Amino acid sequence: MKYWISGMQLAGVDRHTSTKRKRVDPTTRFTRLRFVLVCLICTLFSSQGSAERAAAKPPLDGTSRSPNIVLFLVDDMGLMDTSVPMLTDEDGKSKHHPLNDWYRTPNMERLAARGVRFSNFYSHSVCSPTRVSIMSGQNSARHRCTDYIFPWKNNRLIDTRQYPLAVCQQVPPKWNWAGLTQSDLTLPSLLKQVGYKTIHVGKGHFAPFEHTGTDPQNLGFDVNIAGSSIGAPGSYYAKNGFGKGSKNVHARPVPGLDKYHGTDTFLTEAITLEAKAEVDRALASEKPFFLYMSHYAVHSPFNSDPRFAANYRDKGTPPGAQAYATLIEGMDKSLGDLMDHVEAKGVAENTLFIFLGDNGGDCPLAGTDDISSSAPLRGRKGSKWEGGVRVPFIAAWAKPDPENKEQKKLPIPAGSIRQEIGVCYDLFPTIAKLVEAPVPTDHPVDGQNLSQLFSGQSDQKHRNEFLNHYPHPRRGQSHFFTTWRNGNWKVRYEYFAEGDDRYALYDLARDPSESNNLAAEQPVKLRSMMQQMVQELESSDAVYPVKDGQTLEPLIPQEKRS
Ligand SMILES: [Ca+2]
Repeated sequence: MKYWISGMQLAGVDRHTSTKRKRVDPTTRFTRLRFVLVCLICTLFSSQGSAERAAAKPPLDGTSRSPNIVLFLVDDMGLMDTSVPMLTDEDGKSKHHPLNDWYRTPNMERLAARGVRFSNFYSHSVCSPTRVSIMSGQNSARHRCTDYIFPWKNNRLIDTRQYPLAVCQQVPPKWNWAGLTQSDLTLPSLLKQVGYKTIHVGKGHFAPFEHTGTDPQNLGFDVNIAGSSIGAPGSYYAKNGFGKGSKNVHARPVPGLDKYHGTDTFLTEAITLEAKAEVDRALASEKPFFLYMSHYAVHSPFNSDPRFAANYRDKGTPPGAQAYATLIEGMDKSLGDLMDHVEAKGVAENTLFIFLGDNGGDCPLAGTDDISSSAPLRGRKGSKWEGGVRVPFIAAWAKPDPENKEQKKLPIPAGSIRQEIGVCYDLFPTIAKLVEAPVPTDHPVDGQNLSQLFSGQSDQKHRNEFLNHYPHPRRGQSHFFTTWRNGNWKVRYEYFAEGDDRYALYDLARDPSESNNLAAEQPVKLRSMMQQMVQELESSDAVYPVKDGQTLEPLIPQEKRS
């Protein structure tokens, strides 16, 4: 389908010299018991300060409280699944592609016009790794939750036609299936320490059932609406009880929304109504709020949202792609409703929206390794290609006001776009810094504070790097791989490939669709990139696949003799 294929080029990204980060010794890898003790001590010594800080807050007047934060996370939304152009031309200006004409996201356009976009923003390639990274500030190689969490048994024990047991047993034995637990340091637990009301609405997927992390209230959230271990809704339709009675092992009933059952309320709308009510409660309590608005949309099942179906009919696209577009537009309406709500409540100037997807897009088109659903990028959700990991990203104050006290601390130029690399685990240090929440020194953080980039200034210390470690089986051509991006370059290593086939090297400035593997042509660059990747993995204390009882660590190619 030619419509979905674009030959347009991704503009170049300034390549920065990599400055190695100062890391906490990996042997001090986050210990949960220690964190509990730190929390207890912090609570004892900070409760008085927090109380004073809360008491010092003036009554709600919309202009002089700590910033409210809406972290608006969309499941399975790629960077091309929007009418907002996220890619740039050679001059760094945003550039339209055909997919931008297909999708309708007027409220994302409104948000983007008020703030900053990133053309090179990454999440991990599937759900749970990104969610744990947002909560922890750590790369998936470090927290070891490297795959989606199958909620009922360890992914190593799955035995299906797609994922046979013999293949799943090659997954690292010590990968973190358990995800987050009650004693882990999380972003909302940090925010609570400085007086925030922390609200979870929508999809959790932080941990399996019968583990503490199944309930977001055990992870630092004061409130949980509709979140549990499930990674997909049984149904988006309230008429179907949002999947009540579903036997699908991947898509189960959404909990906690019984009052909507039997009505015409679409799931996206139901959780938006709930979120607005929780915002009202937080404002009444005179606490600043952190709303983690985690949409089930646009994850499968691709149920058409009847409110928007007419916008996509008769366009010559498959029904699944039409339904996917309605899920996108419904999510966009939710964004607009929340923006309008904080404005109606008089707190828009003090409310920062951070919008992103949790992995690459998953529009059901063509093959997972083609240039189609994320064109001009290759691949889709879960894949080793850019389409598996590039996501939309916008940060904006809901109502720009240069005179607002909070906005003076973090001014964001309207309608701006950055080409530096941002990553989902950057949000933890960025938000912690914004609200002046101290991070315990024994908690390693891989992310970087993005606030200088948000403010429209280049940051010489910023590292344009991203590590995606995926020692798991997956659909299409993507199995047991690690990718490392530094500047314009991307290297990929595949653990079960043979000889030189293990390696792929791409110059994304010249070849955004990853069509020209330069591994054989540029052995020096390949070796350098592999050395960096291995260093990153080792410093994160990463775990690796196993074969016949042997651990498969990545191999750096030998130096070629001329
Ligand atoms: Ca996802």
